Amino acid sequence: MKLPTRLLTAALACAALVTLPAFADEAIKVEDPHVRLVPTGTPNTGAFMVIKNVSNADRKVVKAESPVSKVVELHNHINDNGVMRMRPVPDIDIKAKGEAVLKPGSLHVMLIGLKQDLKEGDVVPITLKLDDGSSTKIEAPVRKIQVQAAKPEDMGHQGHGAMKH
Ligand SMILES: [Cu+2]
Repeated sequence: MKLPTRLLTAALACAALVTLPAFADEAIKVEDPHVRLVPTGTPNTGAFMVIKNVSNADRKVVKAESPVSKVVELHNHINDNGVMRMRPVPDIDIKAKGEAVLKPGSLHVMLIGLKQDLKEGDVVPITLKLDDGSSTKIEAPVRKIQVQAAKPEDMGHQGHGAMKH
């Protein structure tokens, strides 16, 4: 009686192992996604993460989507005569086996026109669309982002904060 049960269990375990590698086909892996906690009533915020390209081909993120805001844009910051300004970019390059780091003051996903206030711990679904037509869904928790202690080069960030980023 016991032997057939064990065989069945082994068969199920094998079936489970066979289905797992499907995840390994994903070209993109996203680490530490998070959304900046902003004060109540702030219309916009940013999402940050590390996007790793585990494939052998260069990839681009060409679009980001999220249900929490009216508009979602890919942004970068430029140093405009000492003032950090952000501007939309058409795509974010991720070289084969490389990574793109989205962080405050640099590349980010901009959530414009929040439909509701986001509280700490809320989870924001974001879909990243790639140039090969594939997409990756991520879940980014809302959390406080520590503002660096005052350094001269951070003045631009403070101005940025006043712009209700
Ligand atoms: Cu921005």
